[in-house]
Amino acid sequence: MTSSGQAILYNLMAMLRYFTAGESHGEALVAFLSGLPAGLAVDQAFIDRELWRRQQGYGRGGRMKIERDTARILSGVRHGLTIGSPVSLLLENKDWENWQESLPVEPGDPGKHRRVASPRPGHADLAGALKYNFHEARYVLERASARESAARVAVGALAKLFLRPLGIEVLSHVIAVGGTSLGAHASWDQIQSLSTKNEVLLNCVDDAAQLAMKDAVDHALKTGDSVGGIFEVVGHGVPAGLGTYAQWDERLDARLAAAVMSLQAVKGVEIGTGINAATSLGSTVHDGIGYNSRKFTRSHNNAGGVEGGVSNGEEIRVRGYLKPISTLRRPLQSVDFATREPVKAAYERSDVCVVPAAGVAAEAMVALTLAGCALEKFGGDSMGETLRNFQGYMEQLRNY
Ligand code: EPS
Repeated sequence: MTSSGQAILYNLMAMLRYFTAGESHGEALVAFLSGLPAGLAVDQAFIDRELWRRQQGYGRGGRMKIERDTARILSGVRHGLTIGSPVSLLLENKDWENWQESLPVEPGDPGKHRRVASPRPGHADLAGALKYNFHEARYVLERASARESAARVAVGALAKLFLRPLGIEVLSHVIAVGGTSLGAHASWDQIQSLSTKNEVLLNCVDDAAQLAMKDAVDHALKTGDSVGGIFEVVGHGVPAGLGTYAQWDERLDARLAAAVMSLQAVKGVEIGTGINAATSLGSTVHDGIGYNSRKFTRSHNNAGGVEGGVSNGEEIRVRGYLKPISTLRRPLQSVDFATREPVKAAYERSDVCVVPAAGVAAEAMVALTLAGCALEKFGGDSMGETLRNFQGYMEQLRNY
């Protein structure tokens, strides 16, 4: 079976399934989420706040001044509660009014199409055009664009609402932007207090590090360049026992890695301190085990809360490494799709830094992954049933 065949099969078997559709400058993004139990209270303000959080951060382009994302729930929720049926959501693209003539569903006027004549190195432009046999990159970037992550944040917000009564929360913070980084551990309390702010700069827990990150963005802005960085997603309150080593594709770390890697511009994923661990001694890496007040304790959490593909009761810590945005105001060398002559890569309005936003999108992916694992473990067609099963398991852990 091909790897995409395997992925499709997995998605069909999974208890929590989701899809998105929509182009960056089309009329709307759409998302479907199937598998949530009935009786989950849906908090519209929370979903919209999550969407707002994804739109923040220093270094975003002009597009974020146009959009004010909100998710309109079309199905699966009645009288404020899920009903066990698929949830569908619609997020309008406000920018659509500027694109109706250049990107119509119907044939339209070809003279008004906005072609992307030369592919941007690092973007999906060339690979996508070759694959789908397009001779310019408009349709490629429309779907490859990180705009799509807004739809994932909307379904991720529902996953977060599902996880809340299980005592599980998921948030993120920024560890590095360009060459500048936070040199210290960020505690859950620090990350949580960041998430309540109504002004977001670079979503870093340390003010001095955040200002250095801002300088890195300013430098890229001034020089027509772009920056990437590192975010960290934290899953707080995750009990031991989600995921399993029994099959390769059921391992929690594998599922988290795939979920985070699937986000636009992510080129690396790290669980815990996995990257440093590769060049360190075992005696310094592994988290010593103790036992205190009828609980297992750990000397640290280098494993990022996952051992053997199973959550171990510590915080889940997943880092995403973002390449710099591939649209540069000072464009890189490329080739014209039509003439094959050397030209500069196309430039369209873009962001210069999206690390905080990518962190919020990754929270959604982690929340969806944990919610999927929790549903596989606890099952339940109604929240009452799921919570009963969950509490039975938690009692088993307490009496272990
Ligand atoms: C993106 C380019 C920019 C970003 C966009 C992702 O959009 P535009 O081309 O319309 O200026 O702002 O991100 C979003 C719209 C979003 O909601 O995050 C790209 O090419 O990937």
